[in-house]
Amino acid sequence: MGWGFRRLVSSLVIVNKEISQTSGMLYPRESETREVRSLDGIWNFVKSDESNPTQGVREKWYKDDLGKVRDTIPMPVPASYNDITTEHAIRDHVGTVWYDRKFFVPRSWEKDQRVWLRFGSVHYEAFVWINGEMIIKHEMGHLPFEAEVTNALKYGEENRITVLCDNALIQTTVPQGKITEVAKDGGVAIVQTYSFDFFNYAGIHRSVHLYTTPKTFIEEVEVTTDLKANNNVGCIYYKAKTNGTTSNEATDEMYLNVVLRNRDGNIVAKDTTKSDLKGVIEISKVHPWWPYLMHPEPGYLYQLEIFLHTANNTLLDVYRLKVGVRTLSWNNTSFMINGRPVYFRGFGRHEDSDIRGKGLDYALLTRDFNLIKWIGANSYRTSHYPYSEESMQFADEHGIMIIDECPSVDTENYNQALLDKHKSAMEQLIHRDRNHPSVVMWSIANEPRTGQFHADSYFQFVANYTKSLDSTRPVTAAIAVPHTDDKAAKHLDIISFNRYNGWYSNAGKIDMITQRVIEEATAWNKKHNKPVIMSEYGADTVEGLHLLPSYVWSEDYQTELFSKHFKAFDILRKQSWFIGEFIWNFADFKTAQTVTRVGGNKKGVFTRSRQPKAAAHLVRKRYFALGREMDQCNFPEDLFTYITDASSPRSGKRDETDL
Ligand code: BDP
Repeated sequence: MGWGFRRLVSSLVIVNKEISQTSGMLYPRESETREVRSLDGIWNFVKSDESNPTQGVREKWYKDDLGKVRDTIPMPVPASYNDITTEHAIRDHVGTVWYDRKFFVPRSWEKDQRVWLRFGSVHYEAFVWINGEMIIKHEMGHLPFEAEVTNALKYGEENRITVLCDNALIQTTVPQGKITEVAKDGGVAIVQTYSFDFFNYAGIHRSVHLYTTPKTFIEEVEVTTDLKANNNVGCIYYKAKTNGTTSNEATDEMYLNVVLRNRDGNIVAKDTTKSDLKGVIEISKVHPWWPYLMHPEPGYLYQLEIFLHTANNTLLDVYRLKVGVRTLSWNNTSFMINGRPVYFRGFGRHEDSDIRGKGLDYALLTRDFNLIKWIGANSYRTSHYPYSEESMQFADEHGIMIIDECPSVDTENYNQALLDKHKSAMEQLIHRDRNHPSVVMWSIANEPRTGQFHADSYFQFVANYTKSLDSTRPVTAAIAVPHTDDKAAKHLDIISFNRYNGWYSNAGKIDMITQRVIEEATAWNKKHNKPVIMSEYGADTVEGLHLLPSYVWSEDYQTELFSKHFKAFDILRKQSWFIGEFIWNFADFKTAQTVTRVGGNKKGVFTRSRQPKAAAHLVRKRYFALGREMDQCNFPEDLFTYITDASSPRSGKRDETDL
């Protein structure tokens, strides 16, 4: 714990070790047998002295109210703590901070059930105490963790929860960073550096829940799906795991009753298992899960209701899970959903916004999905870490395909401890997201230094481990090392590459883009004979800056740079192996302070407050045109701006010739 405790472990030989597996962690949902309470709200907060990050642990601050040992300030949960106050010292803090709050649990929760405490995510490392008792420790931001707290709680009385959160990134954390001591006026500063550009927001980023389960309960559910008979018949393969035994029933005699409801709530299928707690449900006239604009009814979800019974038919537990029925397949030249080729048109994104940083915010989430649909995108990559579970649910509902990325960014200095944590990140991510129909690909890293010697075996281990956990989805990574130096792409199913033609190379040279994009994509394909995606391209753009002829940082330049890429993509699309284009970035986002960023990274098509830049209208026309060309989607009424009746001879008719 604390950067002082996490030492750099470097080794010359990296081996493939066993990784501990996640258990439980179903998203907390109320049911006939379960209650859920939120601990979100205002907590008390105090930061440690940067030069003494473990003081609070040594002095046992968790044994009493934080307010008794230090002056606390109010801090919202969920939110990053960085931008809430007006102080440099909190925004730029390195090391540990403390949170606590009081809460009650009802007396009724004391009997015949278990109580669980679940965090959606704390960045980067968390230690949790209840009433002074250590409950759980978790390392890795952006991923949930939970623990049973049945015996730690006082029922019908006040309880205290204390959280220690450490944001320090070192060479063995995922992602990596470095901590140094630098002289400052009147002393020494602890300085955190990292090579990625997004701000290292920290704190309790997602919701905190208490929830109950029966003593014997459904601990895990896993579903996979299939389609048969020309997509007319769907299959849901499900299996559940239970935890606990009833006093008079042996575990192996429990069974499940499973009911499947359609979108209207009508029962369409039922099944009963044996004590193996698994089975398959067949759905005739199935509604497959389709991506947005690929079908008139995208994001179709069924509800799987799972009833756990004892052998003598006593109902023990009920859990409900949304299920989308779809197939994925891929080969050397294409990626298909439900047997139809997919062309990805989307974005790299960030969980980022003013004030709340990386904190979950339903208003922002809803606005973002409205914008994604407005612009006609069908996908995004969760660059560069797992996004909230709530956002994954939105993606399922709206039919937005997700390339689901783990928190490994700019991976370098390969070492054993890093590999173990990287594999654990993939394991936790797959465990969390495996049931989401929206997740169509795993991304194991962004811009790893894959030219380095150890990169070959390192990424072989990570990619093979990922495939061993889930063989139903392809594995990719966003690579920026030139194909001539890269040692990792051969271990991937689909190759994604990031490149900033016209920006980081040949800035301002609008005529040095199209051919270079075509050549690089073709070279990746030639070398590996695999489908290729351009996973990042873009230009920083200051909203409101217009310059003619176009000039770097202007809205005009972003628009022209996109257009030059579109031309390359259209030539590449004729080769079926080029399967997607992802703009960097959906919206402007905050970065660490550097002289190359004015108020953050400005490559957004939308501003940080989620308003369109000029290029957004161009992207919208392209993304809908692609949807029309490939999947015959309808155009929105307001896609075209009336200019003159000469430009629309067949008045009222809107088709691709209007573009
Ligand atoms: C790419 C990184 C991305 C950065 C982007 C940029 O993958 O995280 O934000 O560069 O500099 O290399 O805008």
